[in-house]
Amino acid sequence: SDIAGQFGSIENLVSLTAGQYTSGSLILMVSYGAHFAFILFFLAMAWQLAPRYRIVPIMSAVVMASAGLSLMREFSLWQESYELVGTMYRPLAENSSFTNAFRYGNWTITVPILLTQLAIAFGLPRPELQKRAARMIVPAVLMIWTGLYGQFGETGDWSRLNIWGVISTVFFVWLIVEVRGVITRGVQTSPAQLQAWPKNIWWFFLATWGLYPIAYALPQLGFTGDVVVVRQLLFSIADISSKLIYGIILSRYVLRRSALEGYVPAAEALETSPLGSS
Ligand code: RET
Repeated sequence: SDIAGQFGSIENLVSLTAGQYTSGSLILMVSYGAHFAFILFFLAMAWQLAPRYRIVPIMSAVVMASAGLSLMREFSLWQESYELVGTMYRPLAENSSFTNAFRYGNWTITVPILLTQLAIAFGLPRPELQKRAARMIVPAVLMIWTGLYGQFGETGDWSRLNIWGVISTVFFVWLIVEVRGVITRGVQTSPAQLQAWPKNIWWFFLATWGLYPIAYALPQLGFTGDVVVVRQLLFSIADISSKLIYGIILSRYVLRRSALEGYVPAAEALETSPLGSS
């Protein structure tokens, strides 16, 4: 077919109903709105923590800003990519306008931060922290770039999509092994009361990061408006859980860890001290 061999995104190949078009706008808008709003949450969170853990929510704030900007760009791209013809939203420029490739570019920034954040939250000592972070970042970046290259096959070059998808999955499995190692260290370094946290984070990591390859493979179900919208929805659920909810979980973990390690936030220390006003 004409489609095979052309590079682009399936978004540029199918007309959408008003409902599908609006759903896509809504999904992207809610995603970037959530990311931007939580910048403030994470910055406020940093004040509550022992100094060594403050960087954990600050890294989440950086991820929120970076992903928020990228998703805002996807939103405007979505809005620029269709025109209303009769009752349908028709893609304007076949195979060139909308692209999910910006997402992959953005992951190159956010994914190394998310992984390093985990090792910092678990309080790994400096030389080990750097070594383990590097060992996670290498397969992660290779996973993203091979996937970025492969996703251009989604408009019908299934061998490109699947071969690079498999290669990317090999790097994902390597990454999973490295993350498992960090989780095991997390169990060892956690205070007794918090030892369930790294194990739960592990399952959360697998469930949320595992959504991305599903979204990658989805165009093979067909070029329909429903597939387009469901895929944007999957990407959004994955984004909000792997960055935003993950950030909240890590922040709460280091908040508890700070307290168990004897840290008292400044404002609270003042309230309870004999020198304080109350
Ligand atoms: C790709 C290509 C197909 C195979 C696999 C993939 C995995 C992607 C993942 C992405 C995670 C992204 C995150 C972004 C946060 O900002 C590249 C889709 C396995 C796991 C967490």
